[in-house]
Amino acid sequence: MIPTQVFDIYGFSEKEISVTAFGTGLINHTWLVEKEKKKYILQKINTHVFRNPDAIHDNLQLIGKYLEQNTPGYLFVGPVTTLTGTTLVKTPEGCFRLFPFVEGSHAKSVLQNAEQAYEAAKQFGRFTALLSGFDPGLLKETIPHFHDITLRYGQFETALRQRDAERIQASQTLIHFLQQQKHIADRYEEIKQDPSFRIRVTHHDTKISNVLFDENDQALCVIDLDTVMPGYFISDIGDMMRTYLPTVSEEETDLSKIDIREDMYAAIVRGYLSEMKNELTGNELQSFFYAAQFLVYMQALRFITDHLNRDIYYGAHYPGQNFNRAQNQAVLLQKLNSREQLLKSIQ
Ligand code: GN1
Ligand code: MG
Repeated sequence: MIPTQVFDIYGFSEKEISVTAFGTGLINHTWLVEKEKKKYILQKINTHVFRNPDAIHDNLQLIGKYLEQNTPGYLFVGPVTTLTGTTLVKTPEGCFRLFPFVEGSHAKSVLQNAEQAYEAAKQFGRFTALLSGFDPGLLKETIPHFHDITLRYGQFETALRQRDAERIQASQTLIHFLQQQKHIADRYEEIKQDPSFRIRVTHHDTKISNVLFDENDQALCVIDLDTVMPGYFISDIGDMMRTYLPTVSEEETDLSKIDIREDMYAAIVRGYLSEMKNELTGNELQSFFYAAQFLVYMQALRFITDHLNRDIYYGAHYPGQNFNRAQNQAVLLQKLNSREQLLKSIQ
């Protein structure tokens, strides 16, 4: 699965390393590589999703250099350079890259308490704040229109017109609910026209497993920087809300278990604002709740669209998995909507 040339180009001989599968991402393949006492993370980039891996390389070079010059103490976990001076190894089997494993750090697959949510939100805020002097226009969109909810709604409508009639029929109630929530996508169009919503360097994948913690549960930095590109802060806040607020994960099929943890909401707001308070405009400061609706709704659209498209993007480990994920996100959206007043009062 991993061609020998990948190890050769980093100067590793296959005899001196051990390789094991690592992590739970839906898109890229990840392995832990151990060479003597040193550890690395190896990843194969999914080039159906990241069609231009060079854009990732270019972005990370620019950001890495900027942070090194302006915030030398910041732990920026960029890819390891090969013996030939690149960070991407292109082979017929796919495109690979290697990261150093930060000694003494760990990532969490499940968020355990509000303190960790605070720490994570602070790190995502810090990342954007440290890059506030960097021109986001210099970055490439590694996935064009990644969080453009208008495009996602359009893809949902296309799937409804063109795809699997049986799956559409069986998903009627959910489809109808999602159509009724279209005002969330319409609000995004207003935001795009509103100069008080600023384009910044944002991460776009702020799940808890993309934060490194030390042994005292203090967060060290953010990782998984492939989707770092120009964007709105609602993407980062929204994906934290989407993944930290619920009592269960997006894979949970017992919908009665889905509930919202208000203490996590407060922790995300506090953590993020501890770094970003002076950066956000008045209108942005009013939009934390919208950020949650925006991301949860977009993820529901993406999952149901993939289900209707017969799972071509996310894949499915069992039939109907993307339908279940979409339903899970729709219930989460209903729960959010029902707590609107309460959550908006937390700031
Ligand atoms: C994908 O691969 P992973 O798990 O880091 C997706 C995110 C979704 C997430 C849902 C490039 O992230 O946008 O929120 O699945 N990443 C891409 O679990 O599509
Ligand atoms: Mg990711």
